[in-house]
Amino acid sequence: MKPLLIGGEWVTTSRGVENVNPSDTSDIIDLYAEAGLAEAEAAITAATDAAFEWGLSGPQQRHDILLAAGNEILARKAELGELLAREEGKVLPEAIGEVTRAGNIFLFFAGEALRLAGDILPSVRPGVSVEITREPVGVVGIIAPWNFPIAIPAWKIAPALCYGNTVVFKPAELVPGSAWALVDILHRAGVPPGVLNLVMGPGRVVGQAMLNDARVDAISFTGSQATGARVAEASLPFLRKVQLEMGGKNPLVVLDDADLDVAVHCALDGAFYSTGQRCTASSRIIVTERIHDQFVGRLADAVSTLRVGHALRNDTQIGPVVDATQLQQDMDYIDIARRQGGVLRAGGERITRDTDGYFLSPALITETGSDMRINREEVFGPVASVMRVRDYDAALQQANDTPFGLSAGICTTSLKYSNDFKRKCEAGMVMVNLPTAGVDYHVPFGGRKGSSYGAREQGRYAAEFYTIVKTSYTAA
Ligand code: TXE
Repeated sequence: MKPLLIGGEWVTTSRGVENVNPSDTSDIIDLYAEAGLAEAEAAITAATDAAFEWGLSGPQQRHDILLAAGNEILARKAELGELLAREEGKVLPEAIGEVTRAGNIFLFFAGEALRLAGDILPSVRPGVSVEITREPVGVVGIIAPWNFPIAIPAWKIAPALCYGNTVVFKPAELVPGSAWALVDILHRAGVPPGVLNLVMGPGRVVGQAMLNDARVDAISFTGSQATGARVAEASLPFLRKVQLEMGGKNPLVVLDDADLDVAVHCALDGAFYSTGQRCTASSRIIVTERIHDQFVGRLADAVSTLRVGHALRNDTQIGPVVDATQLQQDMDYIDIARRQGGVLRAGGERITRDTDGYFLSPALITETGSDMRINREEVFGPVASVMRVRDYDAALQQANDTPFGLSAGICTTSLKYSNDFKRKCEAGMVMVNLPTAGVDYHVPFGGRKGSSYGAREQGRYAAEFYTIVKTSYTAA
C-alpha cells in the first residue's frame, strides 16, 4: 500500500483504496492509504509547524529542490506517463506530454525562486525609504481534480514551494498514483519535513477538514463549480485567500472565411482529445451559416474515424471516460440534448473493446440552441454540440451567452474578426486558429465569470496568489 506523507514521515492507515484503470477495470494499479480526519489534521499541524522556518529559507535551497524534482520528472517521463495513462485514461502520448509539462513547470519555478524581486521607492517624506517585498502566505491547501493528475498538482505545488509556503495536498480520489509519485520525487529532492504533506482521501472528509481549519491560510482548488462554491463559502469566515478554477463551456467560432482544414482540426482536437475531459475543451462549436453544412459534414466524418480504445495501445486516439459516474453523466447529457431537439450526427454510443473499460464513441450533436442544457452545463466528456448562426456578430453573441468564461476560440482568416473577437469575447484565454485547449506552462491560466475566482495560476502571475505584499518604511 502506498502511504500518506505527514511531517516528513510515510504513514499508512487501516484502509487502502484501489486505483483502478478505466481502460481495463480488472487492472488494479496499486492500493493507496486513505486519510481520515485525524490524518488531515495531523498534516495541517505539520504544515503549520514547518511554515515559519521554510518561509525564511533562501532562494538557493528552494531552487535546488525544484530543479532536482523537475529533472527527475523529465528523466522519468515515459514511466510516469504510462502510470498516468493507466490511472486516468488519456492516451500515452498525451500522458507523456502532461508529465513533460509538469517537469517544465518545476524548472520554471526553480528559476523564479532566484528571481523573486521587490521594489525600493523613495518616500514622499524626506529621509524615509520604502521597500515593497513579497512574503509567503503560510499554509496552502491544494485540492486537485482527476483530469490532469500530475500537471495541475505541479502548477499549484511548484509556485507554493517556490515562494516559501508549506503545503497540504489532497489529490482527487480517482488518481492517487501520479500524485504519490510526484510527492515521492519532491520528498527525495530534499523538501524538509512538514513542508509538503500528502493526504489522499475523500473530498467530503479530507478536503472538508482543510476548509474547516483556520490554520490553512490559502486554498487553491480546481474542480466542479459546486465544490468551488463550497470552498469559497467555507473560507469566507476566515477571510482566507482562495483561488478557484471550475471548468468551462468553451466556444469555438468557425466563420465562413475559415480555412476548413484548420477549423476541423481545431474542433476535433479541442472537443475530443483527452476524451473531452479538459476544462478548456471546445464543447460549443458555433458556425456561420454559409460554411455550416460543409464544416459539419467534414467534422462528422473525422469524428466517426477517431479510434477509441485502451489508453496504452499504440493505435488509440481517444481513451476511456474516467469512471462509471462520469460515463453516465456523458450519456445523460447526450440524451437530454436529443430530447431538446439536438441531432446526434456521430458517435454517442457506449462501445465495447477486448478489455472492460468505460468507452464512449465521441458524440457530435448538431442543430442545438444556446438555451439548451447541452450548451449551458459542463458535460466533461467527448461530447460537443454545434450551433448555426447568421454571421460574426451573432457568433460573438452566442459565444458570450454562457455562465462560464475560461477559453474561447475563433477560426477565421480575417484580421478584423480575429482582433475583434480577442477584444470582445468574455474569456480568460483566447485562441485564434488554435484549439481552445492546449496552453503554455509559463503564462497565466484562468478564466472569468463562473469559471474562475481569485488570482491567475501559472507563470509569473502565480506570485499574486502564493505571496503577500509587505510595504516597509525606514527612516534614514
Ligand atoms: O469534482 P469535484 P468531481 C467537473 C466536471 C465533472 C464534475 C465532477 O464537470 O463532471 O466536476 O467531478 C474535492 N471539500 N470538473 O466529482 O467534486 C475532490 O475530492 C473539499 C471540472 O471530480 O469538484 C477533488 O479532489 N474538497 C474540472 C476535488 O474537490 C472537496 C475538473 C474536485 O472534485 C469536497 C474536474 C469538499 N466538500 C471536474 N468535495 C475542471 N475545472 O477542470 C470534493 N472535494
